[in-house]
Amino acid sequence: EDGYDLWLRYRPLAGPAQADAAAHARVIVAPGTSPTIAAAVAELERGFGGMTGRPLLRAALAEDGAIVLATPAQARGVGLGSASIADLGREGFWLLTTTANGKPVIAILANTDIGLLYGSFRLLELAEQGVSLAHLDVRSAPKLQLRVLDHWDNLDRSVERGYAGQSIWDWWTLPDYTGPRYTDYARANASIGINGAVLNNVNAVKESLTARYIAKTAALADVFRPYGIKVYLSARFSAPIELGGLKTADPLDPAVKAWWAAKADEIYRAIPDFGGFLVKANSEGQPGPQDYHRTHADGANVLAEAVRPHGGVVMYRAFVYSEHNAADRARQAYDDFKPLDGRFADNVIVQVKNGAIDFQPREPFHPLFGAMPKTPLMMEFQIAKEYLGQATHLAYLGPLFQETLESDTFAHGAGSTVARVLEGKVDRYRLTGMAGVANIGVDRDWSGSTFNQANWFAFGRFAWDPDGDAKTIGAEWAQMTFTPDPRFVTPVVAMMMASREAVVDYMTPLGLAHQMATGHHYGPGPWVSELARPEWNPTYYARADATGIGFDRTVSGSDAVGQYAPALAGRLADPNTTPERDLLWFHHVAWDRRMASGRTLWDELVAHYDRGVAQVDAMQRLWDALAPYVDAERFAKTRTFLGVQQREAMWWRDASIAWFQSRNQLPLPAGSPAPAHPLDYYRAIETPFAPGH
Ligand code: BDP
Repeated sequence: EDGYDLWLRYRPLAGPAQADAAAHARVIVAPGTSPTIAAAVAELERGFGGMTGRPLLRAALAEDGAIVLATPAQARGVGLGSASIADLGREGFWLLTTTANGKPVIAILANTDIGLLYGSFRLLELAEQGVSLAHLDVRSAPKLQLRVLDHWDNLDRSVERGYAGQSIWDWWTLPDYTGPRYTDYARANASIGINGAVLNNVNAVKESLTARYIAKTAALADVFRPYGIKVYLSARFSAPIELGGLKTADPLDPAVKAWWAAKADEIYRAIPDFGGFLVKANSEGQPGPQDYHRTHADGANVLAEAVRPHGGVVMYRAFVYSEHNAADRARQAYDDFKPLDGRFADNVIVQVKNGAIDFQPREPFHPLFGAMPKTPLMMEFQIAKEYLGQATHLAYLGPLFQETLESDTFAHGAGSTVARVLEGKVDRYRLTGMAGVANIGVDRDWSGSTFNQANWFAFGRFAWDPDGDAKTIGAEWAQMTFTPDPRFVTPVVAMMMASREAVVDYMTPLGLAHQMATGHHYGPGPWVSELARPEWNPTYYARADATGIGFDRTVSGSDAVGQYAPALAGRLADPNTTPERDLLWFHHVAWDRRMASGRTLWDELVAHYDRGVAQVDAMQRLWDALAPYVDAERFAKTRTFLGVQQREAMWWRDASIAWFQSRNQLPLPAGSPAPAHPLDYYRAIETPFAPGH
């Protein structure tokens, strides 16, 4: 196996599970005839055929061992009683082991064909996980509306921060050729409830909006439509100048408004269910409304007006930073967007990264969550692991997602978690959503490594239910991707659950951030201090000197702490009440500060680096012991990558310790080995041609 089948492998089940599935999945009854129903039926045939070794039959009426797919209007006609499922909305489903016409069946009920497709996938997943189908009663509906993958894919097929090979969009042969991989992509996404895909990089080029490329996008939209996936495009703000020949892209200029409206009309003629635009503006050199002294709301609204007649939305990114806020880059999104609360059009949703810097191994939740009561906010996670070892290091992001989502903003008192903010329960939001920067490329295993597939899977699950549980999700994924055998699943899930913390420990413990080398962000570069803008330098973030380390974000520093709700800000203002895991994010503290463990800060920091390395050693040993449960090819690749990770965790630990020791001149705690080489050795390491940037 090479990983291409992801978690939809449908290999023959073990004895009793196979008998159970065979008894409950003999026949499919599906009165619907849409392409979506055809996709659901095809998937059930493929899945149960593979798992039971027996082809499924089709029937018009419920019979013994039937899987019945029905909307409420169809239920009676196939022998099911009436069911109340209004609460499941447009995309929810109900799986139920029941009787129809007096025969035992599994009913999949939903209000729409997409709900039936989602229910079919969930049924297959349960069977793959070895769950008995004899007593199913699963009601599920997504808590967020927009569940979107952001592809940072360029038209030349390179992928910004992509570590799984080239873009899966072969723009050159589109729109004529739409190979099977596009369908498999749609299947995988539908299986986890993803309902949108932004096809091109946020650092957008004008060509994506030309007629030639709109036709290519339309061809992909046609493939994805049966699977409930809408396509979106990143829009380049200056396109009215570059494509339209206008003198300005000022969002308040009537000619600019007219240009965007006409462009939207053109797109919707080709793609009637086009989702809308994603916008990165006035960030990292991208054009935007501030070029014309207009606000981000002005910028978002001109695009929103253009897509509104067609039912489209604008996802406007809050990832903005520029020289004028160099005192603390973490402040800028809040400073720019908070004053605009309530000024965005009703089909705009502001897309906010999980933390205020940039997808670090750990960041406290972004202070905008809970701070925009009149503006819907959606989450942006990065599945691609740009700063967490990319394709080679094993880091399961479930705990990162969960940690952010269950953080309490205290916006309306305790319990105002980020998840509830996103769900529109803290403030009423008319739009809700979550985006994940995709980790998908043309590699046979899609994501650069088998375990990176778990992050795509977990993203989908958390987008469906932001109150989900990382451990449960990890177990589901492991059961389907490898085997439901608990002798495999229990240890591997324990390994996954500890893996992201290991990366935090060997890269950026105790609230450190952005210590990665320039450009590719792969290896360590804590000494880098010469880049043009202060906030590009790792030394700007760690601020290590002879006496201490950390970024003072209290009133004596940048006061970014003041951007949080008072109940939380009060705690974060004091190093004694700040969680140690975030200490150096919020505070500059002395090397000899006493930590909860009784150790000094310096000794504690070193202990974390050591712990990270030890954890990777443990992961290697654990994986080796699991060889009997895993096919040779996927076992070997994971084993090799764990070897790389072990070597590089040591590199991170040694380089970081060598650098900080050159600042504080302190001895290492007893039992902690000196770095293998002097600091200059680590500083001299070059990694040209690292992927993804
Ligand atoms: C950073 C990436 C950069 C992206 C940027 C963004 O390093 O390549 O363009 O985020 O989100 O993580 O726009």
